Amino acid sequence: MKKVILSVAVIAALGFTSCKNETKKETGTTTTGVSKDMAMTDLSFGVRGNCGMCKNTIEKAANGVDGVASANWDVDKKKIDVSFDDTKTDAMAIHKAIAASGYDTEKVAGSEEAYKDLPGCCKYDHEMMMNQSGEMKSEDHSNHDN
Ligand SMILES: [Cu+2]
Repeated sequence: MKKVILSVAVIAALGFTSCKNETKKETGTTTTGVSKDMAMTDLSFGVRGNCGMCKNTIEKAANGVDGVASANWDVDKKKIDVSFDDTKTDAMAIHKAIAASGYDTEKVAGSEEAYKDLPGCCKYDHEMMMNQSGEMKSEDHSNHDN
């Protein structure tokens, strides 16, 4: 009988302990998650390019920057959406990394050396409009009141 009572007591004790631990853990995780989200900065800017291979090169260049969490280049809009930790990097570092891979951004002209090495289909037109949704909007504005 003693053994049974003892084991019941142990199980009860374990139950209480694990409940307490779970509550603490949950609170801790939530706090960390929120602070991580707050450190992330979302940025989008124009980048010239032609095709899916360009997309790979541009996104690889952006993701290669320490602190960049995600990069998504839109082939139709000639625009990249980047999410990065602004305590680790800044917008210019991302512009420069993409330019070094051979692609023009809104702020930095692409490296000519890298451009020469791009596959034929990727040799984009340097006069191409960037960030096209934005530029179309500004063209519309000239016809309307602004
Ligand atoms: Cu391409």
